[in-house]
Amino acid sequence: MDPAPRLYELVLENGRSASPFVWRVRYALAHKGLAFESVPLGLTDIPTVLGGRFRTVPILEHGTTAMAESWDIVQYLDRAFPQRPLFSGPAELQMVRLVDTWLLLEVGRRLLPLYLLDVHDAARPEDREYFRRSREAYFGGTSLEALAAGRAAQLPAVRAALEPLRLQLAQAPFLGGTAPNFADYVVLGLFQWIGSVCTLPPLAGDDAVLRGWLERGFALYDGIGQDNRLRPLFE
Ligand SMILES: N[C@@H](CCC(=O)N[C@@H](CS)C(=O)NCC(=O)O)C(=O)O
Repeated sequence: MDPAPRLYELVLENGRSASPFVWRVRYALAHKGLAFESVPLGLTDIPTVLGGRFRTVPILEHGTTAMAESWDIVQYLDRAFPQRPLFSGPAELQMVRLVDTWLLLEVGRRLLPLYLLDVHDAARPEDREYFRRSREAYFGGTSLEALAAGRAAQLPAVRAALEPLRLQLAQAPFLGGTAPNFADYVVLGLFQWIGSVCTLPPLAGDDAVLRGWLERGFALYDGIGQDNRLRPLFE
């Protein structure tokens, strides 16, 4: 029998796993009740493992199989471990992919520049130079400081972009309905990332719907997302 899957994660200086893409896989493993071995990496470690085959985390290794890309990983998990499926079928998978695309384009892209400096400052010291260089290059040479400058003024647009979530979560405790599904895990992963680094809370103090859902989501699976290293998400 194959050993437990091994999950290569990205960790901050404080040891906390922070990647939103890793977090969705952590939730998926917990949903299926699967134990796993964690391999904590810094950003600059990724090319040094598994023969440099992968450029991003999460990476899942299971027996002789290894893969990156969170969507490939979760579909593999459903094939290799059919118990407690993550998707009831191809239609649900496609709908959750749409949620993921919406989240990335409408929310992630707005949040990313505002919090890159916080990620830099929370990263392992040996990863910071690479992080700054790669992210500033991505933003056309703009410094992380310039990207974060005046960021409080950008938060109303981020909060407005989250309105579809509020409308949906006012009707049911989870995006999956009465129980969480992978759509919840995708969005919870984003907030695990932000909450791991943010020095400015992204959400308004009176956002009761998102507060309730985040509390429920972080409490899942024996408190998978609860951690006293998390920073306040609500002002
Ligand atoms: N599409 C990938 C995205 C993964 C990704 O972007 N991971 C980031 C961490 S959040 C990473 O490993 N970056 C490596 C680097 O920047 O060198 C997935 O879904 O797994």
